[in-house]
Amino acid sequence: MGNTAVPRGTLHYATRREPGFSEVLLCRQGPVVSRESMQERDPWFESLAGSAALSQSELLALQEDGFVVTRGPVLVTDLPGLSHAYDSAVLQADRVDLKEGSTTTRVLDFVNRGPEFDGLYLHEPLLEACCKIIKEPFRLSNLVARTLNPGKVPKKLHVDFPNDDDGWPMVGFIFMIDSFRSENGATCFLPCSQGLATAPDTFDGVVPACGPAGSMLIYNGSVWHEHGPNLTDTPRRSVQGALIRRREKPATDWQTRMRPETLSRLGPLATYLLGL
Ligand SMILES: O=C(O)CCC(=O)C(=O)O
Repeated sequence: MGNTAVPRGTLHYATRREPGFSEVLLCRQGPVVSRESMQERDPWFESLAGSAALSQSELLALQEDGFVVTRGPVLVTDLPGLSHAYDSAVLQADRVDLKEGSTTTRVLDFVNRGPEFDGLYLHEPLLEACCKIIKEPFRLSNLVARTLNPGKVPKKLHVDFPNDDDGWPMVGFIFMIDSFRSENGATCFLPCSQGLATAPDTFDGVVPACGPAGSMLIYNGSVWHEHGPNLTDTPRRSVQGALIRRREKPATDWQTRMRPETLSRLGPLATYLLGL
């Protein structure tokens, strides 16, 4: 390529490095550029950003409405096993990992509760969504079981993370162990409400995100949402997670939580997302 293709003043020579090498030495014609102004390259992010696992319409729904329900990573034939694994993991969990809320019961750290859950946070459409929404390298912040108890009604809409000057800080996902339906409290979203600074004080205009068991709901963490009313007499079970900017501290300290048996089966992408 001749110099004419390079904007004047930006011609530079970088020392050749392996992808992801943290320090890039820049020599350039024109004004000096500080190291701080350089974005570190992240080969995982670059490769995930090239994915096209979400359809155009799914991507549009996520970017405009703020949420989308898509296929999950688990084969239909494996769903009964996953459902069983969920119940036994919840039953066996240490009490300190159990959080009993007014409407839902949560169990922390589903990274370390069995191989059945390993694929949930590695799902390609989810990671593509993170690239497109967070727009910079990201990490897994938490992975929890969340059961909406029967007969419970929601209180008010909330956001998980407000947006800031850098954009959208979080992508959330909800893997449906049970089908999500209006009557069992499917998560409700106020479409296009990401960035809305004040809390809507009613549920007017919300849309339930419904799907068969095994679906994955992906959403922008800055969109207003809440579970719906569970009008049935059965719990509505899910595994939920959040991915945040890589430069931020995860809610769960994966280093200290990591069990040897989990670590032994994790691949490089999981290790990267957990920051191990
Ligand atoms: O379980 C649900 O449907 C709601 C989840 C939720 O509000 C959240 O994860 O922030």
